[in-house]
Amino acid sequence: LTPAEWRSQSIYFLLTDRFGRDDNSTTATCNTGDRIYCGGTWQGIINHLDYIQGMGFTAIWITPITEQLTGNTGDGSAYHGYWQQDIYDVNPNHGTAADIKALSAALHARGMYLMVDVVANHMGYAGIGSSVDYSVFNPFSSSSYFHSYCLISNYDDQSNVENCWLGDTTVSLPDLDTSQTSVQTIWNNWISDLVSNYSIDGLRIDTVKHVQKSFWPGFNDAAGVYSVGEIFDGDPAYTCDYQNYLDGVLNYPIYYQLLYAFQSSSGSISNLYNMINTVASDCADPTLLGNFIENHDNPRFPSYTNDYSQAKNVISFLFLSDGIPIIYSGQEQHYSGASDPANREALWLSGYSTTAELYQWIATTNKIRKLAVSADSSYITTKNSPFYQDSHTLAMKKGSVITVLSNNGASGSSYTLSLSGSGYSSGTKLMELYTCTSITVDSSGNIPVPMTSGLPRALIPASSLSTTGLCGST
Ligand code: ABC
Ligand code: CA
Repeated sequence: LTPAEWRSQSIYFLLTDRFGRDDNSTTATCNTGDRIYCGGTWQGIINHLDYIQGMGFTAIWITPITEQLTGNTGDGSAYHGYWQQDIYDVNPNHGTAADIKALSAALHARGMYLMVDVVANHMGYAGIGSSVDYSVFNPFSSSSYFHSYCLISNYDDQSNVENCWLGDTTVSLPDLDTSQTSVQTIWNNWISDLVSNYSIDGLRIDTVKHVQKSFWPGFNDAAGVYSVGEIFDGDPAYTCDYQNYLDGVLNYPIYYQLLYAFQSSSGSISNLYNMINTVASDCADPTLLGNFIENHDNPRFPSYTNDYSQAKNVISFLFLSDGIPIIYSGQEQHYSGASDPANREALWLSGYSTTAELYQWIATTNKIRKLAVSADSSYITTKNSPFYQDSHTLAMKKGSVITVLSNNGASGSSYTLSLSGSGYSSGTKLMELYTCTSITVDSSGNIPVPMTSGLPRALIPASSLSTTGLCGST
């Protein structure tokens, strides 16, 4: 799938080990603190695709599929998939190569897509970096393929970030010398083959900032599908530059400001407002960024606030701003695990509840986004523009859709917001899509938006509703 085709998708990110099991158990023990395999498989994902599609997702992103170091270590086992040893084989804990192909086929049969996480920066080894037995790696079976051992010690020094090693002295992440043509050739051939063997539609690329920028265009081209890179950094100048080398990047700059704005009713709305504009100007194409508020590396949103309205606001932002929305498995169940490994709870322990409040909120928000896409062919490429803020409220307009967000939380009062600056003229009839309330722009050109309980609002011209099933239209 091309970058242009990915823009309108929405992604459900899951750790294969933590989503679904062959036996469909909803009770199998999974103590995150143990950091060991809990029994999730590729077949287990196939078994629960209805659950994912029921929220309106059109794609899944799964953790790396390659064969990993085996056994348990002081840092746990390789259940997450980022400690590979053989890039030509698959992780037998998750099933077989045939199972991955079956997953891909099952998705495609539903009109859904498969995104796979890949790692080109490093391999994984149980032991200190000074005593690695390189013969265990396939390929890269000698030290000559790697940078010499040093742990990353200074994140302000880019050559240290690129040439030294991630990991610790218990599990090493031997750092490939990606400046070598032989290493580049292996990776480019590998990714091209991987994408075609498993009919992969897109990639999430790990540890992008740990490899020199010039490596990525060749890798992205060889993949031939949309690739979104992980640059774990909240600085838009630093992170956006990578979009000149890869189709997309994960939107860490927005992640932090979105979290800070909505984690409490005193969060800064203006910093988020400003960051929307900064990212739109610093990044080559904000509509190709990957938007998220949770992932497996950061504390879940409910670990900062257990308020459901605040959780709904961040979800609505992810779907109705520029970029591709990504929801991390468990977010829809309001899981609240904090730092790795606590944020990797098994989804099956929720019983795959489809009545959960945020499951329903995501389903509705996905419908709103699909309506916007179908009502206006330029919606997805039109840049989102924030146009109103007060200390608790942010309003933004993307195409014809206005989104109004509040950090007041569920105890927020009921009031009518007189929203100025929308660009809609007096008399225009709008529909609020979460509550199906008709609203007419008043004689001063302001929109009287009914706010209650700190909940988000999404407005679209009523005339756009005719072809959709939302709000009682046919
Ligand atoms: C394991 C254990 C942990 C234990 C750790 C030492 O070892 O599970 O409990 O604490 C995989 C596994 C992890 C595992 C690691 C290491 O490997 O999933 O469980 O931790 O063995 C990606 C993946 C991630 C994966 C790897 C490795 C990379 O998403 O799941 O981890 O393949 C860095 C990397 C980033 C990486 C992340 C975990 O570490 O850059 O690619 N993620 C700063 C740095 C970032 C750094 C981040 C976290 O800290 O700049 O580069 O990410 O360490 C903001 C700044 C940011 C700053 C943050 C903290 O503050 O703007 O730059 O990030 O304001
Ligand atoms: Ca590196």
